[in-house]
Parts: sequence; structure tokens; C-alpha cells
Amino acid sequence: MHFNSDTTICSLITPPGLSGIAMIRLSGPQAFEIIGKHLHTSISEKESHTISYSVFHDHEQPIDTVTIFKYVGPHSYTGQDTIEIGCHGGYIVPKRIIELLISSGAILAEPGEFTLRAFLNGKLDLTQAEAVNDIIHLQSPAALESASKQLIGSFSKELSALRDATERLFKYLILDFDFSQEDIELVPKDRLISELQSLSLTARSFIESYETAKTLRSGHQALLLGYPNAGKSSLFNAMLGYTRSIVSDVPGTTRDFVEGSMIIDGIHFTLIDTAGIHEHTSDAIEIEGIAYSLSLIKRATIILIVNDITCGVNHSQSLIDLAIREHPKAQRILVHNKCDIHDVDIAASDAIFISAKKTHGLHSIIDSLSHNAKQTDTHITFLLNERQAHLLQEYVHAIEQALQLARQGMSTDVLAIELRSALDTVGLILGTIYTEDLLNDVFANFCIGK
Ligand SMILES: Nc1nc2c(ncn2[C@@H]2O[C@H](COP(=O)(O)OP(=O)(O)OP(=O)(O)O)[C@@H](O)[C@H]2O)c(=O)[nH]1
Ligand SMILES: [Mg+2]
Repeated sequence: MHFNSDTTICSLITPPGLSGIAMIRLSGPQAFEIIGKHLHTSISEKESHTISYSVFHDHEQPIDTVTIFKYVGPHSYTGQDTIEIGCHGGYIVPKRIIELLISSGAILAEPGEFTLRAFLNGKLDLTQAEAVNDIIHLQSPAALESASKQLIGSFSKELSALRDATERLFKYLILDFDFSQEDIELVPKDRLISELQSLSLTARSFIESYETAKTLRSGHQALLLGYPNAGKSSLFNAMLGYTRSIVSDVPGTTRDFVEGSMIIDGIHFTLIDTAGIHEHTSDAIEIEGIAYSLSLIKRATIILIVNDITCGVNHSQSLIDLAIREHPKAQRILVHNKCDIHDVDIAASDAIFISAKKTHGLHSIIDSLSHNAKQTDTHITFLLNERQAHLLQEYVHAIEQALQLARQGMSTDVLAIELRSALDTVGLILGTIYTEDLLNDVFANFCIGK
């Protein structure tokens, strides 16, 4: 990643390929000079935040008719002089325009480089920059609310309040230490303990949303769990609408796990077919497949227990117990399969009755997946990511250390050291403290053009 803002960078900011319009962004100190070499109209006379129609040319040869959006820094996304060119889409024109901009002095932007400049120029803090990436990669409509709140700065506001409260206490502790020689206690021990507890509680409440945020970020993992031959692979294929997993009447057909993606009501699900669970096998590959199935239970957000109804309604009870034991927080849906060859009393159960082979009853599973996902996908204030959650854990650790020291009646200068490190972790989340490595890590996940 370039950390030098003296260059002028350019890139396609819409997806490559066939489209009516493609957008190209050019940003940096020479943006107006570079675009000026390719237009007959003078860009320098145009006001900021205006759009003009022009012909983009290469040494008098017209390339395309374009719209030119002009933003004079610092009033632009990056904080620098910026031009956005709307040209016709496809594979040739946008590529040619970018080549010409580069031949006139621009360089190709790296992934996330426009947003990096926005951060370095104080247009966004680090949590807002991360929210930009989140908005682009959202897998669930429910996540949009939290990502957009984060983008406009609500998480930054809460974090800044936490930082200010920590800083206030830190300054009191330093003062208290200065006055301690004169036997004056500025911060009574009880108040100190209750303030530290409140800081820890606030940070913990942020961390609590992390598990939900993970699901909102990557979508739901819906695991098919069942005994061999229950019809998991048949159901898996029927749900996806194409044959992805092998189906046969030989128990133990699925050895490895197989994944497929589906979108229900705008929510992304990864459906996972697994090896049937049973104890009586000496086949090494099957044993390994079963071990995989068990480990996947912990990763799942929704577990579909597929029961072969011809073996009885309670046949899979021990698998339900297993799912509850291994991952009590996951949602569970009991599906009785093979109802086409077995009479069942549907009214007497809240389970779902289907025939994977005849694709009967699949809509009930779809409705149930959507319902379960919507139940877990709501009520989240912040779309915390792994980096932020990890730093918040460090914050809590430092505050808890300070609490312990306070209870032991340690001198306030020792407590202040813990508060200093707690303050640093909040600084790293917001990006008021950063290193090039940190920025490289954050912006490495961005796409080209953002
Ligand atoms: N009649 C009937 N047969 C079904 C149904 N679903 C699956 N089967 C049959 O049951 C057998 C096993 O199906 P699979 O989908 O391979 O079962 P599985 O649970 O994936 O089995 P393993 O991979 O061995 O664990 C096959 O012969 C399927 O045709 C159904 O709804 N009705
Ligand atoms: Mg199978």
C-alpha cells in the first residue's frame, strides 16, 4: 500500500464487465491537470461539485463521450482534488481511459487506497473506514442498519465517550498520586472501583454483539445433521436446486462435508451437507468424516436435524441431544424426511415433514430458515469486527487489572499504567494511534476502487 498522498491515483470504481455506465475515479494533487490533457473543455473553470458533459480524447482522437464530476479537496471522499469520470461500460473503453490517465501521470490505485487517503486526511476514522468495507460485503439486510450507523459515526461516538471517561479517570489518578505525598486522597477507593466497573461493563456490552456481528457479516451456516441414509444429501440437492452431493442407498455415502450457497429473503446461507453420524464403522475415511461433522456443529448457526421418519419420530433424539450439548446457542430445526413412504400425524408435532426425494415441504424449511435467521439477526447496535473485538478484550483486561490493583489498595500511579494501556487500545480501534502494518491489515480486505 502507498502511504504517499503526493501521487495521483486512479481506478475503476464500478464492477468490470458489461454495463451501461462505468465510473473511474482520479484523485490526488494532479487530478485536474491530468484530466485536462484529455478534454477540450477547461476543467479548472468549473465549480466544485459540478457535473459536465465532455469528450475524452487521446491526442485529438475521441475515445468516448463522458460525464465529469469535479470535487475540489478537501471536500471530496479522499479529501484531495478528485475527478470521477462516467464513461460507457464494457471491457474496452474504461480500460483505455485508465491506460491514458496512467500515461498522463496517474498511478493505478491499490485496493482500499481511496479510503486509506480519506482516513489519512481525517475524513473518516478507522471504524468508519471499516464500515465502508462492511457495507460493500454485507450478507444480510439486518446488517445494513448497524453498518450504516457505524459509517455515520455512531460507534466512533460511543468509543470516544469510553475513551474520554477512561482519560478523565487516568488524569485523576495522576493528580491523586501527586497529592498523595500530602496525604490528600482525590479519588476515594469506592468511587474508583465503581468507575472502573462501569468502564469494564460498557466495553463488555460492545463485545457481546460480536457473535451476532460475525453471523451478519458472513451469513448463516445451516448444517444438515443426521444418521446415514436419512436423506441429508437428497435434501441438500433439493434445496440448492441442482445435484451437488452424491445420493445413494448405501449408508455412509457422504464422507466429507459439502457446502452450497443460497439466498433467502436477502439473507445469505451456507448449507452444509455432512457425513451421517454413527458409531459402528471401521472405515477410516468415514470415521474422519464423522469427526468433521461433529466439529462443524460448533460452527453452525442453524442445525437442521434430518430424521428418517420410517425409523420412527424419535429415532434422532440422541442427535438433538448431541446438538444441544455441543452448541446450545445454535437454532435447531427438526425435519422428518421420507414422508412419501410413511404415514405421519403432522398435526401432533412442531417439526417439519418433507419428502426430499419428491421435493415436498421444502417451502416450510425455507420459511423456518428465514424466520430463525431474522430472529438472531436483529437487535445489534455495532457490527464489531475481529480486530475491534480483540482490542476491546485487551481494554477490558487492562481495566480488570486496574480493578484488582485498586481492591488491593495499590498506589494510584500503578493503576494509571493499566489505564494508559486501556486508552491505547481505544486509540488503536479509532485509528488515532496506528502503524503502517495496522493500516495494511485493515485495508488489505478492501476491493479495488474503494
Ligand atoms: N422415499 C424416499 N427416499 C428418500 C428420500 N430422501 C432420500 N431418500 C433415499 O434415501 C437414500 C439415502 O439418501 P441420501 O440423500 O444419500 O442420504 P444421506 O443422509 O445423505 O446418507 P449418507 O450420506 O450416507 O449419510 C437414497 O436411496 C435416497 O434416494 C425421500 O424423501 N423419500
Ligand atoms: Mg449424504
